[in-house]
Amino acid sequence: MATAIPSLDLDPFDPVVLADPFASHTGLREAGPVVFLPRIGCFAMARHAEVQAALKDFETYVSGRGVGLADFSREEPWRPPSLLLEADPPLHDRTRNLMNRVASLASLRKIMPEWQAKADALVARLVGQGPFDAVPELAEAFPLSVFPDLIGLRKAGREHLIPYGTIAFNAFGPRNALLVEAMEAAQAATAWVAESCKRENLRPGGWGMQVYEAADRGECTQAEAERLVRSFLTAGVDTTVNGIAAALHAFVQFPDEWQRLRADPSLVKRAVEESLRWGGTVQTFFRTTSRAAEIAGCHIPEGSKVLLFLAAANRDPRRWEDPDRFAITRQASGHVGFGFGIHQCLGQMVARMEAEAVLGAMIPRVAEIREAGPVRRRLNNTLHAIDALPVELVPA
Ligand code: 4IA
Repeated sequence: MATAIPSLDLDPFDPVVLADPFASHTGLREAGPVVFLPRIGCFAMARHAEVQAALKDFETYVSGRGVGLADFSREEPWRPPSLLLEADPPLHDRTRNLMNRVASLASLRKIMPEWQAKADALVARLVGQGPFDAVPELAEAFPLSVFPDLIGLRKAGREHLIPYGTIAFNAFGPRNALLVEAMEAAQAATAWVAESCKRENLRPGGWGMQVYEAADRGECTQAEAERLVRSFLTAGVDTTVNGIAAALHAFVQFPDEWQRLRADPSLVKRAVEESLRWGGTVQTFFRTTSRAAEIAGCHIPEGSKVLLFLAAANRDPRRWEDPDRFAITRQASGHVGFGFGIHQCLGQMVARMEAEAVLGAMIPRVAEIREAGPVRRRLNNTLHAIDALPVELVPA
């Protein structure tokens, strides 16, 4: 006997929902382990156990038909599909193994002191200068000061990186006003990114060039290398910018947690992990069923789009105690903020290291992170993005 799948009258891409996505998560989780969303014609899961199980079962819940609303077997994607994110094994495993070797922990460890010095200098300038907007001046400024150099991008035109991310993350949703606006605003960004992925525009020694060197060894074609470099540019900027902004926003809302971290700086890694759980920067991703699926007694037909609410899973009370509370001492590992399974974030160590560098710079210098005005959201079909975060860093 199959369990009936309840329908929920919710459009997850409605601007009202996007402005405060967590408000709709309780209803999604409590409706059942699987729900149907007739407004977008998709199934959805928002509980930790089912989201994790679906991510683990990459043969049933495939990525090759796109991880957005559009089914690539029926609709033309807005750009050639990612060879990682929008690919299934065996292609995915070949490209992923190659990229894992480039994005190695060893190469990151080597540059961490340099990143820490940059974060220290940036934070030292911001402390005690009165109110400022932490989004451009810290959350954007720091990743932009380290990540493009890590890849080996040319200097001119880097301002296109964030607008390009805005298109890409909106493109996982429906062709609504958000996507149309982002596309119109970012034709130049798309062209700049395409050019920047070419071998002749990459600096020797960077991760971008290392992908081409893997191609020289026969691990992929030159054309594949170009598209793999694009993955770094798409996935590596908006995510870390908004992840750092979310961490700062968490400490603004939970000032006791900032004091706890200052009292014991060895909690910094835990704090980063908890902000990944709590923050919900990547809210959702789709999979497509390659065959009839059964999960928690529910039947999902073949060829269905299934929306996985990562951010809702990360606050599922079945999995986390007092889930809406940002608590840096909790054991947050097991969150699905970086996904789970074979597609789990390739750049997760970059993201963690960037966040650690920023918090590490702030711990000895900042006595208090004071709210200096209202937070403004930037609506996006996938990201829980912050547009403005006015704060004042009170010197220690
Ligand atoms: C790619 C999930 C998100 C961070 C992401 C976006 C784009 C790509 C990968 C991951 O272009 O490969």
